[in-house]
Amino acid sequence: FGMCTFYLIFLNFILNIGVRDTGVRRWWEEERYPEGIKWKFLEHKGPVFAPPYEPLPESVKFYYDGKVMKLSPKAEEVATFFAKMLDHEYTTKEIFRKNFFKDWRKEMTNEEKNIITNLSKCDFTQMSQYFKAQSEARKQMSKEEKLKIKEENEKLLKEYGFCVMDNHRERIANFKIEPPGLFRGRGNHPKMGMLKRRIMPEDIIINCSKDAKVPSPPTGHKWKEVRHDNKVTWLVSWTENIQGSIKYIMLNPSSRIKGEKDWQKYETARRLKKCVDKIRNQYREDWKSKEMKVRQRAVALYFIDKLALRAGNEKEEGETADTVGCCSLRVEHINLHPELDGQEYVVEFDFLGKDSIRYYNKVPVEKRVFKNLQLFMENKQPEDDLFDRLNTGILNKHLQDLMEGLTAKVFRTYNASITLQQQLKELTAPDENIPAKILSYNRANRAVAILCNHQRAPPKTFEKSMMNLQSKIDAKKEQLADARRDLKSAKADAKVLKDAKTKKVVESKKKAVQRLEEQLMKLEVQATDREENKQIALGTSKLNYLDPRITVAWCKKWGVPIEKIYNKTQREKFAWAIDMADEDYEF
Ligand SMILES: *[C@@H]1O[C@H](CO)[C@@H](O)[C@H](O)[C@H]1NC(C)=O
Ligand SMILES: *[C@@H]1O[C@H](CO)[C@@H](O)[C@H](O)[C@H]1NC(C)=O
Ligand SMILES: *[C@@H]1O[C@H](CO)[C@@H](O)[C@H](O)[C@H]1NC(C)=O
Ligand SMILES: CC(=O)N[C@H]1CO[C@H](CO)[C@@H](O)[C@@H]1O
Repeated sequence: FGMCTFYLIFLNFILNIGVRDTGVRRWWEEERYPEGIKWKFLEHKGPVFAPPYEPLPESVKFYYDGKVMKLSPKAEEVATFFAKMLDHEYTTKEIFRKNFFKDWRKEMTNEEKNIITNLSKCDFTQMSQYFKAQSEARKQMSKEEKLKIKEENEKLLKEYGFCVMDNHRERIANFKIEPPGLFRGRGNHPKMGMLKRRIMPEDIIINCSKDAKVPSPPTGHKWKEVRHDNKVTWLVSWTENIQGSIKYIMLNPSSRIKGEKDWQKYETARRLKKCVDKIRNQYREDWKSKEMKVRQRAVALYFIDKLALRAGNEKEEGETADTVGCCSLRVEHINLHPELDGQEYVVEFDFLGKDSIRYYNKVPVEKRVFKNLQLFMENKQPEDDLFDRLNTGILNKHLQDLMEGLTAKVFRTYNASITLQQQLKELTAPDENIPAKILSYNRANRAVAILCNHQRAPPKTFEKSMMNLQSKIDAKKEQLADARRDLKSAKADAKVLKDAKTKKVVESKKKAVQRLEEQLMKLEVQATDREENKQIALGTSKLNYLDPRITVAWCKKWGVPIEKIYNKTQREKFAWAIDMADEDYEF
């Protein structure tokens, strides 16, 4: 018996080692570093650059004003970016064309500049057709060719896709640098069409530890700089030329560095849960303040809390499309209705939020908020700031005073997470089956997405995929009708013959009907889900605002496989939560 126990322990030991070696790194069980220190050792291979430009074959012609013209390599490369987008609405937009043409001319030789003076006289059709044929050919590739490409990608991933951070091999999120092209931006971005430059080694800052092997730049090139800063988490950085923002290569969400930050975020939101009542009482008091600044701050805070608005003013003025957040709301963005649709004190919001997504909402507010808004709007023009005594800096400072680590985003995270938890409690029926439970989960998730204004345009493929699903449902219904008919006649036979063989037939026909009923129900649930999901993006809230431990606890409690809710990438990102939370977890 002793020997047996020993073997069991030994076996367990081997299995554990095995799991830990090949599986995920259980960083959440490791000791934390001192505040501010992100790593002790960091070594990586640097970025993978976009492949060099391949000139077009001689047979592909460009025409200017009806005449063939051979472009210099640089001008040709930029022309191909435009040609590749020819079918896109962008290339008809005036700002896009203007920006593109200005940047394109910078790449031309003097001779080309003298000839090409009018974009409308440029004919990119042959180029466009050539790229379409190429992409068609890629689709028609043989299995062997596809496999070869896959293997090359895997090789690249193996070499550049991982770094060594403190004795652990960690996956890098984005080790490939985006190829050059034309900037698109969202909404009516004033910079759309501008040339997004090719990033060169000379643009690149490398960060690694002093005792690591510094990655070598491509032959004939040099890095801009090599740093050894263990207070930052990035491996590689550069400045992109459109908005002048700094880009980084970072670790994958499944890494310790990203996971810890994520975990911290939800812990901060849980701290807010404990003091949110006090904060609410405070701002309600402040609505009566003698100081205008305090009143404005209190009303803005109410919006952030109640509507999950972003703080705003986060971007450089004039640099981007005209989008606003709470602090940068203008008088023209709201309408006050003392009464609307049977409700009192309604504020109608209409503005472009982050990523140019329209925020439209009619919300009844408390009388005091309403009166304050009337006061803030007195004697102002539509384009004046609603909160003229407030900016994001002041508001953020105030939030820090209320609770350490508090930002507008924490309110969003708190509200989204607590709403999910409440909705799941409300919507989950204990006796419904797994597909119905998943529908309930998605409905709870949708409630949160609506709250956070995570809308989307219905996907282009929506109608088609809905039709496909509908025809599957119709086919299933027919099968079911047939099966029911079969069952009926089998039953009739059994009544007459009364022998064991026909009884058996009845049983098997019954099972077939049941099976088809279940399959039909599953398809119908899927259709409901997809229809309800038409204009809502669940991904953003799932990935960024919902404490994954709530979901994990729900899955464990109701026996729903976690794979049904989180796909592989998401499971990797939330490995810490999947391991930590049991079914009793409360946000
Ligand atoms: C550019 O070319 C188009 C098409 O030939 C023409 O209609 C337009 O007037 C030209 N614009 C200028 C500024 O010459
Ligand atoms: C979350 O936001 C909604 C929408 O404004 C609000 O009605 C609700 O009270 C908030 N819930 C919590 C717990 O903060
Ligand atoms: C998982 O879902 C996300 C969207 O939330 C998607 O971007 C990603 O590609 C999916 N991953 C896999 C492996 O299906
Ligand atoms: C040791 C070293 O090179 N430290 C530098 C790391 O990078 C930061 C800026 O991110 C510099 O301030 C340090 O001097």
